[in-house]
Amino acid sequence: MRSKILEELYINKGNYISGEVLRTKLGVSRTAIWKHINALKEEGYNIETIPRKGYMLLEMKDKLLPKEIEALISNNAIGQQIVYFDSIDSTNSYAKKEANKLKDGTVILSEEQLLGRGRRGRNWSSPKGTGIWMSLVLKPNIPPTEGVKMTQIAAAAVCKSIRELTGLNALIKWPNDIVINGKKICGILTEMAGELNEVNYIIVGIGINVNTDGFSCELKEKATSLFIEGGKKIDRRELVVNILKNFEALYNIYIKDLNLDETLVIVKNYSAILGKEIKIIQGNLEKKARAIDINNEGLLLVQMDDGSKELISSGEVSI
Ligand code: BT5
Repeated sequence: MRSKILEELYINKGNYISGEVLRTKLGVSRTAIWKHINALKEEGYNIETIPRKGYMLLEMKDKLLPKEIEALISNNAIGQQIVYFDSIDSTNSYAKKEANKLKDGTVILSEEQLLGRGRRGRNWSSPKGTGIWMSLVLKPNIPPTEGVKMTQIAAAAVCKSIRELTGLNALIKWPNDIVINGKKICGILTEMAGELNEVNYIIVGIGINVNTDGFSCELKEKATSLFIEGGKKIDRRELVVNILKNFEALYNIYIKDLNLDETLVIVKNYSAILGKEIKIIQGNLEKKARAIDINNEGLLLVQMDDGSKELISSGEVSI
């Protein structure tokens, strides 16, 4: 009933619809309508209530509400179902917990994360209303070994979208960071579950600092936001939709015949590290190398000081 009421408010966006009209159309009591409206307000919808006039839905540019995103997503399969939270521990944790019940292509969004996660148990700072904290639930029919490529597809999609929407020089720091002017603007956390030959689900977690206007002392040196870099506030809904569309396009090409070429063009073109001297950190080991290529599997090819070459499949890279 709540979503039906919301539907009616959207049809009449900018105009009042009376409780009486809603009652007759939807066949529920006015008290029930009043209760649902209050619940919608609590979810974050900006609804004006005036006695004898009724209810009016107002513009909510600063929220990532599902209806607002659905209106822009058209026929993109990823993002047809959106689960939205005002606050949650972590969108990835939620997606993992509920994965079996969630449809392929479901997107989880939250205005804030209280326990946002990075890789290897690290924290991801996710303050309220300033960023995009989202997880994509994917159930492709691919072998589990292919799962790692999702990070490259997500990085390519985010980098392309940021460039398209802001014109900023976003670059990909293999494997899972997007940076601008050497500082991290986005991190990606891909998690999966599967059997020996089959993927049950893949969760692609994407965190982007969008309208953040400052960071803690600890992050100031290494983190930045689109607002800090471009000096303009960005409509987060537009960015979410653009990313989901770019992601789907690259993902579909890949899923068709497990060919990563299209993604690799972006990943290599906008690489922050190719051709550069880098440090690879794997556990307690740190080695210097030159990043020379990203291969068809999305792995990083490096050349050591002694001329030998090595393929890197995970770990930290610093410039
Ligand atoms: C990542 O890990 O970069 C993956 C981040 C994934 C976040 C998304 S948000 C939606 C979804 N739900 C989740 O719970 N997570 C995903 P890693 O490469 O390990 O980088 C983590 C490091 O980045 C931290 O140790 C900090 O140094 C730094 N960091 C933390 N928060 C940051 C932020 N908001 N911006 C830039 N750097 C940050």
